Amino acid sequence: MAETKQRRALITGISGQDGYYLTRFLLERNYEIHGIVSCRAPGIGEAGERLYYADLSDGSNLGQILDKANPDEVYNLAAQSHVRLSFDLPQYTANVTGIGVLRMLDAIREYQQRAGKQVRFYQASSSEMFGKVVESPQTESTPFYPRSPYACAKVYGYWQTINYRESYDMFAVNGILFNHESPKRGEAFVTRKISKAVARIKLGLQDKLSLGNIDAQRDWGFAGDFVEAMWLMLQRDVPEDYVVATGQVHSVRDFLDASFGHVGLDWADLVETDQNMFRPAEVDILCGDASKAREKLNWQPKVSFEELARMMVDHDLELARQEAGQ
Ligand code: F7E
Repeated sequence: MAETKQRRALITGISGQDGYYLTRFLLERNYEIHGIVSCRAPGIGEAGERLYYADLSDGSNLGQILDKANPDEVYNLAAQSHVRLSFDLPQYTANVTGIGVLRMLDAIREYQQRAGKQVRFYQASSSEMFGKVVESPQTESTPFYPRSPYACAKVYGYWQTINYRESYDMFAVNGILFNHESPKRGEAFVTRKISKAVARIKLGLQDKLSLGNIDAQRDWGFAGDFVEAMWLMLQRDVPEDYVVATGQVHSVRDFLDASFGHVGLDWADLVETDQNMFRPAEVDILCGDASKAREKLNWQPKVSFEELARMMVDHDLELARQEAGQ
């Protein structure tokens, strides 16, 4: 029987939440994993992935990394991804989250010529591009109305991905992913901020939780489900863009109910709102229609909103117990 060649994937932003889940998903499919990290020394990661030091704000070594990694697939997950912070660091965000995509696409185009092979490129596009939504639910054909420097940068990266696909015949796709969370979510994002606080309040390590706009509504899914859709997009014959979402909308209040409720606490007296945490322009509500992903990729989410909240709180309870020395 002919042996199938082991495929190689290069993941930017591999140290983030999606990098964690995607690495494990691809390892199960026998990929060799190479990852780009921006804040620690290169070497071997905990799952055996090979790591390189680079930053999408500086394209100088991307070509060398591509030569070493020799990838069949590149997943561009790196970004300054915090929406609130992008108002404080708009130029940095435009550089990394926007022009960083262009740097990667250019490096891949040149690498393809050097190596004489085609690379499949995934761009982590975002539901934030829909911003002040012009229709609901949002599909692949819904016009964008970005409401933050982050979202503007993502729109730029989205169009460059399409531009390189159409100009240079590259296999480059956008996954337009709605919010996706997990126990690996960064602590500055609202779901993880809440699950961590629930656990610490429950164990007496914290008294209160300060939040911004708790009326905001999002379509929240589980990151472990969403990385599968990224991979499926790159396995198709034709490169196309896809919305990835659950189609279910919940408010921050709903997440408070589910997560505080899970440990038997009422959040009403424990949560306060802080005007400093409101954004200069807010995205009030997002709801995705993932019909195309369902039909063409045969993809669907598995973890429900309530399961997600419980999973995150249970994980943070374990961390809080360690912190409390229990
Ligand atoms: O905010 C509100 C906040 O920061 C969700 C990123 O991964 O998903 C994420 O962007 C909502 C917003 O996520 C707090 O105003 C209230 O309306 O968890 P978040 P995000 O801004 O939706 C998209 C798809 C991305 O692409 C982004 O990279 O919650 N909110 N109080 C708060 N948000 C935060 N962070 N902290 C609060 O205290």
